[in-house]
This record gives sequence, C-alpha cells and structure tokens, in this order.
Amino acid sequence: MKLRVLVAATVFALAAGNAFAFHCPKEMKKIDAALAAKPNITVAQMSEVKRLRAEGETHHKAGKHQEALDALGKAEKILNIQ
Ligand SMILES: [Cu+2]
Repeated sequence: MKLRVLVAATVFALAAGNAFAFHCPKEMKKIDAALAAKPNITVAQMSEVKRLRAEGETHHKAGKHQEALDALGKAEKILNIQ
C-alpha cells in the first residue's frame, strides 16, 4: 500500500516536472517572436530581455524549470507580452 502511494507521488512529480519542461520552450518562442517583431523598447531593456532569455534557457537545460520560467516571465513583462 505504501509503495502504491510512493509510485503515485513519483508519477505526479514527473508529470509536473514535464509540464514545466514543455512550458519553458513555449515561453522562449514567445520571447523570440516578440524580439523578431522589433519591439518598441529601449536598448537597455533589449539587452535585459536578451540576458533574461539566455538565463531562462540555461536554467531550463539545467532542469531548473521554475527558475527558468521566472527569468522568462521577467523578460515577457519587459516586452509586455504576458
Ligand atoms: Cu524548463
């Protein structure tokens, strides 16, 4: 019985992790699309967006999806595309 609970918890944790894993590339694409559309932001904002975008990708590849989404979310806020 305990094993069953453990298995269920593990499956849930994996599913949640995968949801994040698939979410990050989606947010990165949104940022890339916004950048390609030449957003009306300052040069400083642009470099901050690019920094956050790179930071998000690094976190994502390291498996830190929540940190990745935090960084990508900040970039999206600057781009006004949330
Ligand atoms: Cu991720």
